[in-house]
Amino acid sequence: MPRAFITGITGQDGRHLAEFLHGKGYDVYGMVKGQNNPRAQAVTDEMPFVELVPGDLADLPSLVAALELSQPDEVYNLGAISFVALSFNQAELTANLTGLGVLRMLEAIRMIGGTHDNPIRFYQASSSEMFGKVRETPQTETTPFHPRSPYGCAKVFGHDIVVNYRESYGLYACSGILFNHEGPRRGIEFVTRKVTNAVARIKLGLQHELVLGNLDAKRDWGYAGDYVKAMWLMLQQDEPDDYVIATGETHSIEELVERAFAEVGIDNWRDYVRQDPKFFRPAEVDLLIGDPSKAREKLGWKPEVGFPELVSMMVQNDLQLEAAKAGIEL
Ligand code: F7E
Repeated sequence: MPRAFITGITGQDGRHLAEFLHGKGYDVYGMVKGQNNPRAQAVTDEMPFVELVPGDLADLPSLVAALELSQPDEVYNLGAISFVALSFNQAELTANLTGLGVLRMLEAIRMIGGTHDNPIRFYQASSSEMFGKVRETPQTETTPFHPRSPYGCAKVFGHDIVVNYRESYGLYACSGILFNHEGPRRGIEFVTRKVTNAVARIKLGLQHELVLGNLDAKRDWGYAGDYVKAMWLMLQQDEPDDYVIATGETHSIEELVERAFAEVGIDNWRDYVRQDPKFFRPAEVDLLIGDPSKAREKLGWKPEVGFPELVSMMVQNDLQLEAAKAGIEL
């Protein structure tokens, strides 16, 4: 059985990827940090097949120990401070985990690499946030980076160090430059889930307004379940490389809000939405739209779930969840 080691196992992508790899017959190991981490229990409850391994991206010896214990064929580095807004308040922590954490993981792989018959293959979760104030549209693997947040800066470091270790030490290391990807497992702090959850609660009479920041920003939103397949495909190629993973479509936050309200039959959405400066960012990424041609041609990957289906899936899921919590029959 092939063995996969995932950092960020408690997050949206970690859970989708663990499920996907389990379905492919992998033994799945997931790294969890901290003491009595409540999110670790949630992973065990949801996916008892995942073997949890202690470790922290801020602690190199713990990464070496985690790899020695799990002896993986493939390492997926999804762990990070991933919320852009938080990175402005905790910039140093973000640089340490989201940026330097990649370097530590690569070093850990080099340290124990010699004990393996087959070299470990490494996947790094790079991000469209690296394009920031975009230099060209649509963005491709060769578009220059101009990050607009401490998160984006840390991801640029992670991306560049992967390229450097690949070129310096011949590691099999790939970066997936993933554009926004969402779904029912998305954390409530991100705009898609914040909107779909609020819309569900408003429809059920449990909430009366939705307070947001910038409604003009545009994002290329895909479905997380589609995107984890691309991560795996990258590690199955003869040569390691970097790939943009995106839908090639962009929509504004306003369009997202309008569509989510329409899903529950509310047309006068403006009556429920208020803007508050506290949700605006010190520097914004105004427009993202990715060109996934290389992934389509070389990996045979394409997104299956489009924007309308994604919003509908998330609103319907939140309706079920919120109704069940409140004891409301739908
Ligand atoms: O914001 C605007 C906000 O937090 C999207 C992460 O997975 O994708 C994600 O980063 C947009 C921004 O995601 C609110 O200003 C308006 O323009 O959902 P988000 P993100 O910052 O694009 C990339 C690819 C990653 O790598 C990241 O890890 O929505 N917006 N009002 C708001 N955003 C939030 N969160 N909350 C609001 O109230």
